[in-house]
Amino acid sequence: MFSSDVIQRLADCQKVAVLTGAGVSAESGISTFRGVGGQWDKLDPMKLATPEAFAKDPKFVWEWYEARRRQVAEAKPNIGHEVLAGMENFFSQFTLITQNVDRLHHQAGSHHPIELHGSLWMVRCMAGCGEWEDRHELVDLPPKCPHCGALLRPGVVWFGEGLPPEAWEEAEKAAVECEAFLVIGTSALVYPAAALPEQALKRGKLVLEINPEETPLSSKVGLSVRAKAGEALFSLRDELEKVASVDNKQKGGAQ
Ligand code: BV8
Ligand code: ZN
Repeated sequence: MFSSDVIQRLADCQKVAVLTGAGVSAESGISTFRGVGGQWDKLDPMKLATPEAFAKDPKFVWEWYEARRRQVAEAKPNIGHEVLAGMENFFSQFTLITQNVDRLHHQAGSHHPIELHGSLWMVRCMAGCGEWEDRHELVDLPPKCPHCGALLRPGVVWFGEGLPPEAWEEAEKAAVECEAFLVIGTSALVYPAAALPEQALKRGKLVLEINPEETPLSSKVGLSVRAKAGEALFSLRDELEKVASVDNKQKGGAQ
């Protein structure tokens, strides 16, 4: 799946950044963004995940989000999330950037996933009382703020909305400063997130893609592996650990 040259180059890196998309959570049973599964298939998320859709029919949009919250509440992190969480110990500077809003990276043990598009579990008062985490099943849809009674909205970034500035800055810095950039389970269609691997590419960094399908990035990266995230990351961890043990033996031998 990965050539020994790519494995050695990656193993020699100190600073590695990763961008994940919905494909990483697909093996946890969460349908990818463009197919939330069930009754929502007929709807276009591009039209639902917008401030306009929410203004027009907050109840309907909340029904969509609450259906996704319930799907995520049942989901568990998969081997792909776990391998990525473990990579924090393999590289001295490992930055995990995600477009996903399901918080499965947190559940798998990643210490500081950068959430570019917010989280399904966050709710925000439209009148400005603030934002907080709420995992309860929302019975009254649309939910109202317990402090001021105004409408609550999902704490996600909708199309046409800016990304959280601090998250974006941290992600962009990682894409510029990394030695290797991994792009996993994303259609690479949504901007500005999709511009991050391009930042690494134009600086000549090693960029690897893992996706069972081709994406607009596939022809530009150093290596595009046609595989599911779980199997590819499992094999990548295996290969990296083999190289690390050989390196340690050689260093140990040299002492
Ligand atoms: C902004 C949160 C400006 C909500 C999301 C024209 C009209 C209108 C807008 C635009 C336009 N052109 C460009 C834009 C900008 C727009 C954009 O990029 N649109 C694209 C689609 C054309 N971007 C924005 O609007 C952004 N904001 O630009 O604002 C601005 C700036 C300053 C101030 C004010 C305004 C905001 C974008 C964020 C939108 N919110 N999510 C919610 O979740 O409800 S984006 C949404 O799509 C999800 O977060 C998702 O993560 C993201 C990207 O999708 P993917 O993660 O890639 O998922 P997808 O389903 O597409 O693909 C899954 C992939 O996995 C596939 O490739 C598949 O092959 C692969 N896969 C499947 N199984 C596996 C697998 N891979 C590995 N293993 C497997 N097992
Ligand atoms: Zn309020």
